[in-house]
Amino acid sequence: MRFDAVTLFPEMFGLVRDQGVTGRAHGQGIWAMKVWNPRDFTHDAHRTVDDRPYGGGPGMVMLAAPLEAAVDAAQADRVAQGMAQAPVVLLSPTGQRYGQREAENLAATRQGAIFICGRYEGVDQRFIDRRVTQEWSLGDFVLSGGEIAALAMIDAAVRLLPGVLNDDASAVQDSFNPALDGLLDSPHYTRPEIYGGESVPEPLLSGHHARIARWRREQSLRLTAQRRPDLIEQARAAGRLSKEDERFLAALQAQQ
Ligand code: 4HQ
Repeated sequence: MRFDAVTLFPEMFGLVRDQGVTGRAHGQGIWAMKVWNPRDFTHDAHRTVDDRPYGGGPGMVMLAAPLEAAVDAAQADRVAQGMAQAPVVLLSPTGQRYGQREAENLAATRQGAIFICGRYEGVDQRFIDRRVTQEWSLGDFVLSGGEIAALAMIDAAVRLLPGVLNDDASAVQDSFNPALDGLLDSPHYTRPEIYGGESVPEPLLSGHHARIARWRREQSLRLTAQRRPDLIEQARAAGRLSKEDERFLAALQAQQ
């Protein structure tokens, strides 16, 4: 799997490329990353990448030409490596919301993507019309650039690739993973058994796998009902809640 990023701040991509589980997987050749600085695709002495918006208004707009040249270089490099061209994804708060489903789709395609990380007020619309195939958003907030959004999306996809996590089960246990039926993950505990006067919940010490599984399921249901009732509704509508789950939720309701 290969990712490309078109960015004025290529050093930012070292965070995911070189650190932690994604860094180790990169070192093992499970995935690759190439960065392309639009400044390297300018032709003027000042290496200009932005200019004032037509029609006025605050801030600057990224020039179409250096972005387009950077994307074309990334695509040509892929083709030279015997790969197909990749989708060109613009990070934008007006894009399609990225979630676990999108991370799974991205990890499953194996062709990766070319991420366009804008700065300033945005990028010239004609570049979007000519080269961008998808627009994705990390969430309903405004970042100062697309880099952190792209890094989050790459991280979420790479950790789903086979061989990236130490423990094959740990991706399965995450909140939002289908294995948890779209419920939030239950709390985790490790040594010592008593910390700050608080003991580890008894079921986790019992060694009874069925009891542990039931306790975790109930914690997931309790937390999800409390913080994300929308996810309970979704799981119910998809038929992912058992009779036992429904009995537990009804008992919770009665307690409130
Ligand atoms: N941006 N999800 C880049 C975002 C954003 C988001 C604002 C994109 C600034 C220049 N990107 N522009 N939310 O807030 O992806």
